[in-house]
Amino acid sequence: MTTRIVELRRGILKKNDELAAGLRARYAAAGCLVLNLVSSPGTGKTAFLERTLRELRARGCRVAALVGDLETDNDAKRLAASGAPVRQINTHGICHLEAEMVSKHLEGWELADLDILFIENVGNLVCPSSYDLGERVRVALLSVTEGEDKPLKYPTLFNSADAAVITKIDLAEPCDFNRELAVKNIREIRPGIRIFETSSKTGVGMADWLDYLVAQQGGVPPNSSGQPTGVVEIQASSQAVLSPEEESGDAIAPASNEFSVATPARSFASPREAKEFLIEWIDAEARRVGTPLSEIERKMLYVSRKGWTLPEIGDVQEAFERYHDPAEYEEKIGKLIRGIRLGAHTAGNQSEFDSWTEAVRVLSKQDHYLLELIAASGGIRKSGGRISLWLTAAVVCGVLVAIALFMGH
Ligand SMILES: Nc1nc2c(ncn2[C@@H]2O[C@H](COP(=O)(O)OP(=O)(O)OP(=O)(O)O)[C@@H](O)[C@H]2O)c(=O)[nH]1
Ligand SMILES: [Mg+2]
Repeated sequence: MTTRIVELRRGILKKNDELAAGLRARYAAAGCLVLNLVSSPGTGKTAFLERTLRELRARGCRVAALVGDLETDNDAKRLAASGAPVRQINTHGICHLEAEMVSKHLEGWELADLDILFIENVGNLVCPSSYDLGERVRVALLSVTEGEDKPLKYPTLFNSADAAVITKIDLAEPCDFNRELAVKNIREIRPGIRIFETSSKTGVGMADWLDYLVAQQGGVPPNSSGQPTGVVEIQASSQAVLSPEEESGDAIAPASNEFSVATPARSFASPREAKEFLIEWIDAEARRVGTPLSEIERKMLYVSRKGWTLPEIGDVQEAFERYHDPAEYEEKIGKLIRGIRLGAHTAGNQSEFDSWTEAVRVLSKQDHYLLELIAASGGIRKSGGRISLWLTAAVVCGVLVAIALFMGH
């Protein structure tokens, strides 16, 4: 009996994965960044999205949202007040969204007309983790009222997330929230993950989050056709949820067709922060181009001879040496880094460029394998099995020259 249930589950997940892969390809072809927001009920997903949608629209970004709940269209109504197209998915008892539901509720929307699509999952810390929706970025949210240990108790969600958001930071003090402990717990489960600390009430931390979205969007400028028209509705009940502007027939057009945000380059408090930033970017690029990094491939980017690295790096290297071809790996990473450079060039986004350069500069104070990979991708030397040589050879040289060559400075 148990075997049969497991087999059924596997079958369902396999079907979901296939549909999700199709969705992922559609999103990528349309140049639409898709995020899947997951947390327990009441963490503040809708409040966070309300603010995100509003602020992105004010920047001229074309955004839309799908929101999942067992019942009611409350969240869709709240989100539609931002003026963005919104659809509610009612799962009627199912504790997560599935790729098929998403696919069905996207019907009639022109994805190429959207820069970013947000999917708010059903409030649940367990079920949504197993269901890929084809998203490029999975966001795990944790509010200060839930307790710092949730990442340890629900590791699957945090381990599969690309970014984490600590919400309701305005309540941190009355809740005796231990920020350092929460961050430590999240990173224990998912090393190197980007963490945002935000308050949807006060707006704290939102600027960083929006900059992150812009970077993840790949700097692809939106096309000029504006928001999709006539698509603001609730699919599950076929009932439209119009924003106030749309109800009055007075919908606000995006402020501009440019998705260019004058953001300053990031600064990095430590080589570790710089390293996490660079790895996250490479990891995101890998997913963007459809060649996601395996856990070992991603963790190998943390190898260091002198400087911060992962506690389990010895095991990672051992597994890598056993199952991977270093030359192929380095070629793959080099290609991704070149893609990042090209993307930033194409988008003309100087602040992204500068953030990358600054991260490399900060990291170069120490001795990291990642610097060698970056140098190799910039044409300093040919990639191909550097790891074994690197791990036994002398200190990395010419890193600063590499930075200059890499960024064309
Ligand atoms: N003080 C404070 N309250 C917040 C913040 N964000 C959300 N809330 C409150 O938290 C409660 C739940 O917020 P929602 O946005 O509905 O949470 P949710 O995660 O979307 O909930 P479900 O969709 O039911 O899973 C509401 O009463 C919000 O007003 C915040 O940043 N600060
Ligand atoms: Mg909600």
